[in-house]
Amino acid sequence: MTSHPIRIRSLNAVAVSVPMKRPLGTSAQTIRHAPLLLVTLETEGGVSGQAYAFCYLESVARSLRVMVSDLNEFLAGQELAPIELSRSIARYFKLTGLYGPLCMVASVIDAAAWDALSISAGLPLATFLGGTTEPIQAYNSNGLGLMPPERAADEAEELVSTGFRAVKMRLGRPSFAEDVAAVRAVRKRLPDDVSVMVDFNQALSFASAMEYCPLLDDEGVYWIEEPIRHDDFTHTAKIASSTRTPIQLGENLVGVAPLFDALKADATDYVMFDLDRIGGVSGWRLASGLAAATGRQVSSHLFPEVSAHLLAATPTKHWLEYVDWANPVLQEPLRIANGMAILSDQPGNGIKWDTETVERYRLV
Ligand code: SMN
Ligand code: MG
Repeated sequence: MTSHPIRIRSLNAVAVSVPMKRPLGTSAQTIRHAPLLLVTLETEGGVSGQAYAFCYLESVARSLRVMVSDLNEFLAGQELAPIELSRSIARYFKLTGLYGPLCMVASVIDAAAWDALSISAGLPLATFLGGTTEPIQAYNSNGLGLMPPERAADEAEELVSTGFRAVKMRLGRPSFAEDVAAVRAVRKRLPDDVSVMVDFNQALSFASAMEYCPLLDDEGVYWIEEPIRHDDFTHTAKIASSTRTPIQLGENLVGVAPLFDALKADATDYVMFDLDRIGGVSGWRLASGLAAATGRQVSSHLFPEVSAHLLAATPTKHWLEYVDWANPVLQEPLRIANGMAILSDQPGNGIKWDTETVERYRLV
């Protein structure tokens, strides 16, 4: 039997801004709309792969659309081989450097390429990568931004009302006393066996983190995420060793090299990968090897649709971060039942655009 290489025919991207049901107030910024870049990679055989980037700002989504259209010229005709494509894209961006939004472009194209490949193989992405389609435990991350304690408790109750067994709240209010009041209100309202993760989004100084993080040890918190600048591994390691509650970081790691540095520095107890910063599906696979070698449990950041498949194929899988922000533009949003993500047994990653809503939310 001969097999012919699958080749890329075209790459296409649409920028949209999708209203979110609950605004997300973090210590850095409040997000009310999800600016997404929807990428479609078509092969010469007519199979198409889909993936999206979460762009944080509408201006970033718009600029990345232009970039994908330029990359279309460069990648059309190339073989659908993600490792080779990564090499080509790295060469294309050699002089700019492959950081920030450029890394998002490279990663989302990689994710679309793996979607097309697994569809061509007739397998769900999880199975194609060697995992099963067993349900994946998820925490509800759709809200619980910086808000007063009683409102946070009300929202936490709503977030678990559909069967979730874990939620994440944002911290980093003007005073730590306000953060503790919010954690206590949420903790008091939720059953003891529901986990509460907290996320500072890098709000603290090293000195405050050394003071505050150990104080969270008796507040029933499951993990403390990004207490200080995400790339200050030396100081995060000191915080981790003076705090009993596990430290979590990783959403800001661009590519696998900084993950290696964080692990060498013993900066964190748990790690989380962001599909569009870690290097797409290809980057995630490399990163999950490092996590397995160092015994770190792996959670995901955003992109629950693709991340659920990736966690299924991650030896040390931990938690899926569930956000529903892309749901309005998807034909079949990721299903959640009793706090577990249910992978579809259709080939690929399960993403298909709802063309009508894409038009409604399209950015020009
Ligand atoms: C986050 C997610 C999306 C936008 C801003 C912040 C957050 C998380 O750090 O971990 O969910
Ligand atoms: Mg975070």
